[in-house]
Amino acid sequence: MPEFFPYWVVVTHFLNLFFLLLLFRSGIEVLSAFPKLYWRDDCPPGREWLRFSKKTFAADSRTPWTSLDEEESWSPVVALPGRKNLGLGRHWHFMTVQFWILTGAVYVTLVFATGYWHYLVPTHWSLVPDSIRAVGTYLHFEIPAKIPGEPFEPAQKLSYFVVIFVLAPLQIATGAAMSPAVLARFPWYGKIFGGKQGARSLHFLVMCAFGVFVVVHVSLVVVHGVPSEFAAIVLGDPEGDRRLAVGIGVAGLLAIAVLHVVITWFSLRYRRRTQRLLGVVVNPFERLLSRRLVSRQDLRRSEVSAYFRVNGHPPASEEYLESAAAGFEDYRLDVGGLVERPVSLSLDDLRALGAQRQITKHNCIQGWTAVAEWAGVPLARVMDEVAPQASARHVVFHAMDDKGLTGSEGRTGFYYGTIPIQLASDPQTILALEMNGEPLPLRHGAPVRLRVETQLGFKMVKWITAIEFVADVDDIGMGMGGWREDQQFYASAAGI
Ligand SMILES: Nc1nc2c(c(=O)[nH]1)N[C@H]1C(S)=C(S)[C@@H](COP(=O)(O)O)O[C@H]1N2
Ligand SMILES: [Mo]
Repeated sequence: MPEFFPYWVVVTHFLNLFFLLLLFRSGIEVLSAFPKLYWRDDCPPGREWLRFSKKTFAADSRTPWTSLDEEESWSPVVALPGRKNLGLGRHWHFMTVQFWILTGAVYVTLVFATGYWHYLVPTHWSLVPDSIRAVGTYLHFEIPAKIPGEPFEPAQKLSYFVVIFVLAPLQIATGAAMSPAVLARFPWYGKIFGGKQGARSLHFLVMCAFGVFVVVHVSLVVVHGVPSEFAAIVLGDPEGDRRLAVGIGVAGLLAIAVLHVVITWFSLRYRRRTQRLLGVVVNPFERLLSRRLVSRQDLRRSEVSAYFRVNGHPPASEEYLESAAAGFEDYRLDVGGLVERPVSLSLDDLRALGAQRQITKHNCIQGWTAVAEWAGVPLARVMDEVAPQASARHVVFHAMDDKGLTGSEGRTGFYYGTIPIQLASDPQTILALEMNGEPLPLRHGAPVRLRVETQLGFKMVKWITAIEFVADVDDIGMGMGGWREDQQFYASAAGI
C-alpha cells in the first residue's frame, strides 16, 4: 500500500488550496455582474430563486432599464478583483481553471497509478453507516478511529470521495454548460442541467458545498490538532517535526494571502495590463472554442421568452429618432474596408440578398439568457456581394449609439464590435432585421443588428450603421476588439 501522505499529495493539496481560493473570489466577481439565480432560461425579472441585490427591476417598468443596471459593485475583499470588473474576474476564473484542472488531472492520475484510491474510494456500503457513526463520535467530542491500515476515519474518507469524485467533476461539467459556444453546438448538453440557468444555479450550489467542506475540514484539522495534521500535510509525515511543519504551513498560508492582496491590487490598478497578461493564457483557449464550434440551435417557438432583457440604450440622436419614425426609409448600411466591391445597402437591398430565420438562445456575458426568433440576411451573402480581400481577418460593426449620450457610467464613444472573419460565414451569423416576426424593436437594435449564435451578447452589435473588413483590430477604437473590450476590459474572444 502507498504511503499515507506522499509528496505529490502535499504539493497538489497546496496548489488546490491556492487555485480554489482564486476560483472562489473570481466566481463571486462573475456573480456580482448578475447577482440573481434562476432555474429557467428565460430569466423573468422578479422570478429569480435567489438574489444578492436590493435593486429591483420589473418587466413592465416605465423607466427603461438595462441589464447593466442590475450589476452590483462588490468589495475586493471577497471578489477578485471587485468593483464591477466582470471582464477581469472572468479572466482570472478562466486562467485559474486551466491550472486547477491540470492539477486535478495529475492528482487523479497518481491516485490511481499508486493505489492511493484505496484510501479514497468506498468499496463497501458499510462506509455510509460507519461515517454516520463517526459523525456521532465527533458530536460527543471524541475523535473517531481511523479505518485500520488507512490514513482517514470513515466520514473523512467519504467526504473526500464526494469532493474529489462528485463535486469537482460536477463543477467542471456545469462550468462547461455555461459556454455559449458549447451550448450552441451541443444544445442537448445544456439540457442535462436544465439549461444554462440550471447549470449556473448548480455551479453556485456546488461552490457553496465546497465552502461548507472547507469550513468543516479546517475545523476538524483544529479538532484533530494542528501540529500533527500540519506535519502530515506539510511534511508528509505525521511524526515529523511539528514546529517546522506549523512554521512552513503558516508561511504557506500567509504567502497565499499576500499573493491575493497583490494580484487584487494589481488588477484594479492596472486593468489594461491585467486584461492583456491574462489574455495570453485565456484567449487562445477561448478562440479555439469559438472557431471550432458552429451553432446548431433550432429551438421551438414555444421556447421563445416572454421577456427579453435589453443591454445598451438606443441611440439618442435626433437623426436616429427621425429615421425610425420614417420607417428607416433613408437607412444605408455601408460595407467597405478591405473588400473588392464596397456597397451601400438600403433595407430593401438587404432583404433582397436572402432571408433566414433562427430561434436561438442569447447569452449575455453578465449571465442572463433569453430566447427569440431572429430573421434576416446571412452575413455570408453580404460577403459574397463585397468580396473581402485575402488580407481581411476581422469584421468590424460600427453602431449608432454614442455611449457618452446613452450610457451612464461616464464612458464615451460610439459602440462597435468585431468578430474574426471565420465567424462571419457561420450558418447562423446573420444581420437580423426582425425579432419574433416583427421588425426589430428600437431597443433591440432597429433597423439592423448582428446575431452570431456561438458568442456572448456583447458581440452582437445593435443599430449597425457600417461594416468594415480589416486586417487587424489594433487601429479600431482602443484596439482591444470592441467597445466593451476597450472600456470594460472584456475578453475579445467570447465563446465562454
Ligand atoms: N450598439 C450596441 N450594441 C450592443 C450593445 C450596446 O450597448 N450597443 N450591448 C450588447 C450587449 S452587452 C448585449 S447582451 C446585447 C443585448 O441585446 P438586447 O438588448 O437585444 O437584449 O446587445 C449587444 N449589442
Ligand atoms: Mo451583455
